[in-house]
Amino acid sequence: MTVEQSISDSPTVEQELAALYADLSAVHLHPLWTITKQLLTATPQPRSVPWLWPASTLTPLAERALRLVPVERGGERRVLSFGNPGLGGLPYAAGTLWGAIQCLGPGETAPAHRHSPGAIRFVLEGSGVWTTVNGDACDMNPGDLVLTPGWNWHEHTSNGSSRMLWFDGLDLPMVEALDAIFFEPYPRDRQPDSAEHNLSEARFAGTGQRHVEGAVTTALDPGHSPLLVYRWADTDAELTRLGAARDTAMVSLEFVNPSTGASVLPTLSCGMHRILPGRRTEAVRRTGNTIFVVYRGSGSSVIDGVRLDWSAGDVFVAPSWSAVEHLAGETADLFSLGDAPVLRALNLYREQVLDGPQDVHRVFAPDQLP
Ligand code: GTQ
Ligand code: FE2
Repeated sequence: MTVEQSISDSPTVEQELAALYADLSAVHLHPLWTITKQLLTATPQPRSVPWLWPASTLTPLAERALRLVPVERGGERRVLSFGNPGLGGLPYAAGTLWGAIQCLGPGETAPAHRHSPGAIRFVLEGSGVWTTVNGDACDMNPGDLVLTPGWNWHEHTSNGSSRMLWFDGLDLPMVEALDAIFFEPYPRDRQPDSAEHNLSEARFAGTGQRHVEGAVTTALDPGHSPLLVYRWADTDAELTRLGAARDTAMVSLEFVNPSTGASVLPTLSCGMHRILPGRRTEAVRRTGNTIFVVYRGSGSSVIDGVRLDWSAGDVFVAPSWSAVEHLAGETADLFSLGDAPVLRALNLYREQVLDGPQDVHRVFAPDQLP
């Protein structure tokens, strides 16, 4: 063998490296040094993007679905889920949150079932509907928040004469990420009718008091709020009281478990925010995703430099660690759903108030690509 031959036969370092990468890949091993930068980012890099679904788009589509699609076993629900365009076709509003618009026609029942993901409902319009949660029929009216905690049987029943529209929020993507999805249909369409409605609410009728008689004590923590309904009249009154007592651009409430002060569900936090006209809130970044539902009024939010203009019935998403500020044109009430309880429990919660208002780079339009 000549000297030339032996040099060309021994592979170069580049060739050896290429062979190493090919061999690693063939046995499903990943060299961290090539992916460190994309894995360990300085700050969260959610795939979801700031996005808004206008009521003017949602309502006509929900009405077409109402006309064309029955609620039946198998499909279970007439629900249009928000798919964040950053998530590549997944039916999730953000990486950790399911958000949807649900529509129930007069006289319909969306059949009883239960699942490990927990859910909340925030009512937008309509009347004559109740959600039965483990036997407790909870009446639903606009502005009310109704909880269906994980693994509780639930169906939605209408005896009204008009359709009802509400916002659904679930921790489904989190439970899926944890590989802990369970689902079970109830043997009948409806749970037994209860003579009385709103039992959980009756137990917490007083301010700072709860009923302790019978089998309805909550000595054993059920892992979620024992109160299943939060009425708009109470929310509105409290926001009004707070607004009168403070001179801030926004007053905020969190709906909590009245026994413990904890979030409404172990995974989900719900809030209501009243923004005063002509005022601008501070720009704040927080870990955790948030879905906002505009209940009343109109205004704008700037999310990471994108301005989203909204009015009643619109739904929009602020991804984790995006800078968020709100400004109202007329007094506005925003319902919010977030995953903060999980971040807090895992010691991952952070927030940062920015120095001043953000520069607006662009005004959001629903037909642009992320
Ligand atoms: O109403 O029970 O948006 O099971 C998604 C899954 C609503 C419901 C959703 C559900 C429901
Ligand atoms: Fe459900």
